[in-house]
Amino acid sequence: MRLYHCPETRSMRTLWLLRELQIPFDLTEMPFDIPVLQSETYRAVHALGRVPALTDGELTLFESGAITQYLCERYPDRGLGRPPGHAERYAWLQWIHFGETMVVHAGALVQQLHFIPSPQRSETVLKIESRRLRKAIGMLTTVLDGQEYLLAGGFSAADVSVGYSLHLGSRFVRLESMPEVAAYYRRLSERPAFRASLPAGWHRPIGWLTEEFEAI
Ligand SMILES: N[C@@H](CCC(=O)N[C@@H](CS)C(=O)NCC(=O)O)C(=O)O
Repeated sequence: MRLYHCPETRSMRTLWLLRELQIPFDLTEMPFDIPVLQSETYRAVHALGRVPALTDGELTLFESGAITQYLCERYPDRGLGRPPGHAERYAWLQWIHFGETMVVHAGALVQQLHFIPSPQRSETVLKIESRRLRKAIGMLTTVLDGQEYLLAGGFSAADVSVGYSLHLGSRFVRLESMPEVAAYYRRLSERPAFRASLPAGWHRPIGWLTEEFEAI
């Protein structure tokens, strides 16, 4: 099994999950660099040149949600999935895919702040996307009230999907105003598999991106 990964992108979900599952895998780590992702070599793996992509024997898969479902089905004994017929199956699927709903807003903010030169940035996009991100994160409050993880049955791959989005989203939304969510993020980020999936030497930048962002 081989994961194609760029640090801190959505492929961190798969990297973290592989480590939670404790299965052996090979890693191709690439810089988040368009010429690398668009190279002929990588486009032979993923025609659009995006991450993550996972190969397992003859199978090549992209889309982090699909990869999550595949891995949990392939290793059911690890308990991170909820198989068909399980009482938590549909809630599990819902949260796996909700991770993407959260990350599109954070991704739009990263694009504005890091890839678009400041004169071309849109304050409207920054405001709308940050508001929508805050609302999406806020939705977790009710679920986490009295519960440590998204599912009452305990930690699952759904927490990995949403957890990555929260990790990225916490650059733009102060979690202190949502204590249940802040505690959840802390709980997830203390997991050894999460920590091992951060780039080597990673440390939270002072003020993260939030201060720069709040100044806008
Ligand atoms: N929905 C896809 C999104 C994949 C995706 O867009 N990944 C980003 C990194 S977070 C990427 O590879 N971007 C490169 C590009 O847009 O050219 C998934 O969850 O895997």
